[in-house]
Amino acid sequence: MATLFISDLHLEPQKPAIVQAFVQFATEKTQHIDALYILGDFFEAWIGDDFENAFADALKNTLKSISSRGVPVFFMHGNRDFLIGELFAEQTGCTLLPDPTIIDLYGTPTLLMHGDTLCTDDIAYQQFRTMVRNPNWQQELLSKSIAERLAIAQNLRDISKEKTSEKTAEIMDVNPDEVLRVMEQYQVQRLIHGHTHRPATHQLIANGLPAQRTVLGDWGSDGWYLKVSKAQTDLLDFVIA
Ligand code: LP5
Ligand code: MN
Repeated sequence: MATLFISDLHLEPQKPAIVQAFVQFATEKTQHIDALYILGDFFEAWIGDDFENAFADALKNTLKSISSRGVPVFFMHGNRDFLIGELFAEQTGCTLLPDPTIIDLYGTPTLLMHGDTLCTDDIAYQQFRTMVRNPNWQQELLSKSIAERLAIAQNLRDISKEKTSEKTAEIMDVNPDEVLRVMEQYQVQRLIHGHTHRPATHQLIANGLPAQRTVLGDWGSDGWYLKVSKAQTDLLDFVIA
């Protein structure tokens, strides 16, 4: 048995091949597993659980099809789908996880994060994050009409595209000192996160001991997942047509 980790699928109706790849992943790869962890940015954008359409319904049903087989499905927010709430969790059978969360992964305490909070050199983003994660800001946004929220989300995407095109790759990667700081704060030798779209496993020294940071990949021309069992860890990719 194994535990699977995915993140950064950025699912949206405009990318049906990726949606289809996830549906196939759900059917083929989650049959005999201990758990599925979704570490953020499952959706390209989420404007509130009260926004319903055929696309959202289909993906909720796909998640429900996994959880209703008795497979625990855990969902951590990303910077695109931080408005996923308890209604979504109820409808899909997913359990929402705070960022960060420590799990016992076959005997190894493992820290799970989306990864955006590790990018501490991206000061403009961190300020933006503080604003949008404020419950009062979220309440105010959620009280707006769907049409208004769609327009705001589009506006934020446009601003983000412009800003990220002006930032260096280093600024948008994790800060190595922050990685060490959180691994020391939580006393872990293993960290799994997404967000940066730089799939890799990094060996490092944390708490004075060998440690490992695995970065999940985003889904595009390839899909990525991390498969961990008691004996083995594999960061795997597959071609998306
Ligand atoms: O997402 P990505 O990869 O492009 O870039 C991220 C950071 N950007 C973001 C912003 C999201 O893309 C916006 C999408 C939100 C969709 C859901 C919204 C639902 C809420 C609204 C509807 C109810 O996360 C980017 C990082 C990059 O990762 C790498 O880490 O650099 O950060 C930015 O681009 C932020 C800018 O630097 C600062 C933006 C200031 C914007 C202020 C606008 C205020 C307008 C408020 C309107 C209500
Ligand atoms: Mn992200």
